Amino acid sequence: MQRILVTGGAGFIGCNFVHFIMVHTRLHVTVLDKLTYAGTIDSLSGLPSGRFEFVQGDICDAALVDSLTPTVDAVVHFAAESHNDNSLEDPRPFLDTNLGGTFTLIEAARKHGTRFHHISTDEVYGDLALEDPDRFTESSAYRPTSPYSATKAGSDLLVRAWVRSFGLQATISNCSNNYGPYQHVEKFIPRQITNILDGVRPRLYGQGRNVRDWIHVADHSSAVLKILEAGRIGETYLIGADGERSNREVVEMLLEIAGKSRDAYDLVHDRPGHDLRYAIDSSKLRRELGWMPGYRDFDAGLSDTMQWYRDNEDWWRPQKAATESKYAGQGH
Ligand code: NAD
Ligand code: TDX
Repeated sequence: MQRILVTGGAGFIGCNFVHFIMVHTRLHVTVLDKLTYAGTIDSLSGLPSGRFEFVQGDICDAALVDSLTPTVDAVVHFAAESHNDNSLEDPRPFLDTNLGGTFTLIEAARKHGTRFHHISTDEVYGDLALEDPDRFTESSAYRPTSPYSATKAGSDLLVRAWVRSFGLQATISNCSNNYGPYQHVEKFIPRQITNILDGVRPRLYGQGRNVRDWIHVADHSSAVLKILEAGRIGETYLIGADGERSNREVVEMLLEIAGKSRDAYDLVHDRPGHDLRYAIDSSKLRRELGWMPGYRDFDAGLSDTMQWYRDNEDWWRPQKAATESKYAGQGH
């Protein structure tokens, strides 16, 4: 494998993956990204021009996708509408990009016989009870609950059907909640970090009891590279780093890191249909491919992430006011 196409490479996880690939492999990367509100070319600055190329475009543009696919050995598909709260306001772009865009990409991959890796989420499995030892595995039932997770579930099922019906050379990974640099300020951790930096109290939905299973984005990247190199075609791999924390615990940790009182947060209007808990059992990936997460200390990871937002205000500041005014309209 020499050349890969990375869709959504100007977004949070995609850009971290591209930076990771530049350091850890000799692959040539073409990024295809529409640059929606969630993507910025600034996240890809400083990459070696000889090994990197950027194409601004839509994954739903069949002619463009069909022209790019035969130029690469594999497609790694990150592009998506990714924010649950947005999907509750306006589901349409989620259907277009997450379903229509994935369909366009797998049609081109099957036509050209191109290896395909589909990036997905643990949210396709719905949620778990709060006090429950259960975790999601590759055989958990699909039970998505939000417009976002329903379209991601649909995109996974399209990929699975294309493997079975057309012999598409595809793998799928479903990862838990990512944190780290370059994450849009609409998402939970960057929103609270940038609020704290602005002297604004963090805002917890409901009672703050919902649990997410956090993984550093660099560990997501290393897992995807492993699957791309050694994953078995047609298989699904769950990616997680045993990082379960309630939202309240995360906010308390962030306040403590910033030297503030641990209870200096507000409880706000809950998200409709708010999933209670996600938790990933990633033993298949660890057993079959020998993958292990590198970031074991969540406190240190959060601290590094807060420092990144302190050091990169130019990157996040342009999005902050518009994001907060959207949240104000939703009662969050
Ligand atoms: P993001 O919203 O930060 O980035 C999405 C990127 O896709 C942006 O650069 C955007 O411009 C681009 N994009 C959107 N629509 C497009 C289109 N029609 N054509 C081309 N480009 C388009 O998202 P993220 O958090 O980096 O998530 C990336 C992927 O990982 C998604 O598939 C998401 O479902 C999945 N995922 C995310 C998480 C998480 O915690 N953020 C966890 C598990 C899985
Ligand atoms: O201000 C907030 N306060 C709050 O309590 C925000 C923005 C969120 N929350 C809560 C809602 C969730 O329980 O924090 C948790 C995390 O929220 P998000 O960052 O919106 O993430 P989530 O809905 O869990 O989905 C994320 O993980 C799975 C990504 O956005 C998805 O793309 C991914 O598939």
